[in-house]
Amino acid sequence: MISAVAVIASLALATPVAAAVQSFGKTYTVSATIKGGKNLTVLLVSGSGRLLASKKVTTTKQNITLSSPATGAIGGSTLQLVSSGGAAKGNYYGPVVLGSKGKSAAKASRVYTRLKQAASSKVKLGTLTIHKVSASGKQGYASASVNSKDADTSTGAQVNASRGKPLGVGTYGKTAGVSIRSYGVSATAFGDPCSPAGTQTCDQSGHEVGQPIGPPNGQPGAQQGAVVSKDDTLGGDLDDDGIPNAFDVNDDGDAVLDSADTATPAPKAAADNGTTTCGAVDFRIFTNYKATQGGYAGTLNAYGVGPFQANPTNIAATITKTMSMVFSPITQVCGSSVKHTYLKGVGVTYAPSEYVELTKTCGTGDYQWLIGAGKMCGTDASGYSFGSAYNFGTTDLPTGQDTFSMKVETEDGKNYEFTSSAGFVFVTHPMFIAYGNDGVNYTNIDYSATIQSPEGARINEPTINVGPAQTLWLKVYRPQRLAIDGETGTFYDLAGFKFTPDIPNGNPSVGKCDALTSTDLEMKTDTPINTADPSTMTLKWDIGAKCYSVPPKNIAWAPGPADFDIQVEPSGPGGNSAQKIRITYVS
Ligand SMILES: [Ca+2]
Ligand SMILES: [Ca+2]
Ligand SMILES: [Ca+2]
Repeated sequence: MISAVAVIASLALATPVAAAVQSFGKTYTVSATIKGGKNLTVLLVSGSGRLLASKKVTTTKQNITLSSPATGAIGGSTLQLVSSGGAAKGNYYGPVVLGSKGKSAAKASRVYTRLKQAASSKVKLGTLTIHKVSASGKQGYASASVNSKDADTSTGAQVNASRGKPLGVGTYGKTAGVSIRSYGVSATAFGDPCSPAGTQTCDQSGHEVGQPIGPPNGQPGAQQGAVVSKDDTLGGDLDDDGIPNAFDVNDDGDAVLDSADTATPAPKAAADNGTTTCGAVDFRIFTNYKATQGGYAGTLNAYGVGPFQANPTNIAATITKTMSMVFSPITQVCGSSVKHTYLKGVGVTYAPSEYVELTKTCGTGDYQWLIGAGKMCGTDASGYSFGSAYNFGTTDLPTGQDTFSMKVETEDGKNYEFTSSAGFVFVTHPMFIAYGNDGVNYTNIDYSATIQSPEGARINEPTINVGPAQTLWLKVYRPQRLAIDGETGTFYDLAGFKFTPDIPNGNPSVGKCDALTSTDLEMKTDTPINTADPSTMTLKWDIGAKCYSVPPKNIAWAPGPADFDIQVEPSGPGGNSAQKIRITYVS
């Protein structure tokens, strides 16, 4: 043992770069024959969420070879099967099961989906057979016919299964169970190869030492380059149900979906650059969906009436017109600045299927894609094309399972790919239905008295008066998402979200008034709508006392009418939906 270390050390001294590249910069190929996987795309995803390779399956029986770039972290990688679009839109066929524990694969309660760090540079998986799981045929998984010798069979890498099927398959990970492990593996884990050797975090033999400290959970502003627990990255599988966090709608497998789960970290991925293991980067995808026209025109809710009642046709039209999908920029990987950024959909019908360069971030600091217009940032001169204009129909609405890949090229000539999905997509807006000044007596909004306008059906907005010391009480329907494959019903009220007045066009503007954020504590888990008895949120807005004439803005509220957004955001990572209402300040 000692002599082996000595040999490595002396090699490192002789040719430090070559030695480092030797231990890190290994490329891998993974080959297999896929049976029954037509219209799926196979992704090779690293244990920390880097997309290492992908291949589209176009025939019912196809040989594929996936070739990775140089990496020191093949250990933990999984093969994921996602939609290639077309007839397979929205399909997610989970992980490839590389082997199982025990004698009978068909009875296994633990399966192996991850490659081991000591995997052969030429992994041969033989025949992979696709198993359909959900009645719709939209979900399933694949398994190898024989246990692969390259599978990681250690306890920490095992996946909970039922009769050989990873537990998360069939519900996009919604229901899972309890984590097998919770030990502190990190993106740059203890014992991982590292460089330069002989530093505070990297011992003389070039292995990580010490327990890296992760950032607090759920902090969207957490610095790029931070070290995070591998379980918390896009490639991690916190609840060991076989569905990596990037595709799991409920990372930790409790009763609360990611969108409502404040304990779910913002999605991160980590990479190594072939010579060094590196910290994590943010890669978030979410949707913005706002009704900002006068007279509530364009506001949709499953509990609405007449033209305000959400249905597939008006949802499709409204998404086409107003939805933006937002991607967080990756500015730096492995200490090198990003020079070029590219984005594509993986089998997403409304997105480019080949990489398109994103030439700049928008004024908001991220990439805001106006999906229907096929433009980034704006439809005016400030924007640029991403894909082409797209008209959504009733059968091809965006889903939370739609998968995207971002590729970045860094100053040091390396390139990296990352992949993820949005998890959920807003299809309706919050809709306020009554208001008052005492929390007892309410005036109802009559959405049935519609008038036609160039913006579509609207109503004459009521004059909502509020004095400086008065509290405005609002009753609001929650926004909804569509049921996902395997759920019953059509619309689900989104539970556990945060409701905040946003005052970008106030009198004067004070922006978002975080002091009045109320979190929905009544509805804890997304719930099928109940049209017989719609549930509402009650918002209590002390605008005069909490948003104006107080720090941090210290701006006086001026009398007169102004526009407010009822903004609804997930408690977990990303996105918002909003309805604009007019409020009149009377002194
Ligand atoms: Ca999972
Ligand atoms: Ca997730
Ligand atoms: Ca959860």
